[in-house]
Amino acid sequence: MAKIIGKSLPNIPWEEKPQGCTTPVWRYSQNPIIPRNAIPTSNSVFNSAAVAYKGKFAGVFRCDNKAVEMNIHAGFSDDGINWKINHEPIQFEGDPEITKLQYRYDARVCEVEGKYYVVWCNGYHGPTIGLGWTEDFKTFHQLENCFLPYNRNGVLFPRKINGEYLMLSRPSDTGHTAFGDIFISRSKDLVYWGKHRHVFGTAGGWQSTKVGAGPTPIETDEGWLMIYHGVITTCNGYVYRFGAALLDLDEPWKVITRGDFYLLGPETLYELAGDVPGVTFPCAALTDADTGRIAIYYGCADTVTGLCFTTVDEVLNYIKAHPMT
Ligand code: BMA
Repeated sequence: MAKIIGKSLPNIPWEEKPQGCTTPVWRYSQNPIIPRNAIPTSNSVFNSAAVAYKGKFAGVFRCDNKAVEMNIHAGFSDDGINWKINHEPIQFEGDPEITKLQYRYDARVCEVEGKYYVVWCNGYHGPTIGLGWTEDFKTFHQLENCFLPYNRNGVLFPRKINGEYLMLSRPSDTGHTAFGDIFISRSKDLVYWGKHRHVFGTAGGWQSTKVGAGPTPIETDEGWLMIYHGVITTCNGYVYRFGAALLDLDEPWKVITRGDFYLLGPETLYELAGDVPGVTFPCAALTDADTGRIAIYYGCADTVTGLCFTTVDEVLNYIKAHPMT
């Protein structure tokens, strides 16, 4: 039995594994939880992040508007399932050179030492990694971009390791990047990032075109459980699935185990049909240390937001049973 090192959160969304289910991850029976028109101006609400906040839940949501411009909005929920998303996007305070909006998308949210950090793909002469923080999900402060363009899928670790913040990222290009490996970078101050190390790259099948980090890594007594997306190029374009790897606790660029089989991929109508068919894109996971439960939020077909469930043992047993060799 593996243990999640983290908070007890008995109120995270949860449904038991359905009878007869043979997969390590199962979908919420009422999916999708957030429709494309969740706010009056939205074309789509997907690739979004939720965290536990003051006994309830808060989040940062990717809402593409009806001009199909990408931006991120704060939202709140009592149960992690029914969300009230602010109609206006987040306005960041900070240096106007940095806060000037080009586009913002695919946010992750991570609590480190009482502050909630938001990491997103930020338009600054091309896509790069934007970083900000909030204490109340009302006032948001923006810091310097973490890396030079072009980069996507920045994901912060939930605690410092040996006195340094750690961030996963995926160097990319200006377009729908046809390559991509996951790297890790370190910083003492969240401004200067260095000591860049390669974590892992593409592999066979579902993860053969590119890979990118997903939710905030989950600390366990066996290592960091990292859920990530993988992409294959088919004759109809990209298909996005997600899988898992276990990283060393002190040196997380070292991979202990990586799954050869995906955990979840596009199968349901809302994953297969939408603005970009065939995309399941995880950006957040809520965990309960007492039970090992994990609730994963994922974008479906770049249109709506879904929820699915697993446990730390389900995932670790699965990647150990089907490891990449
Ligand atoms: C990636 C990002 C994601 C999106 C995915 C599939 O490059 O833009 O936001 O979900 O493509 O379209």
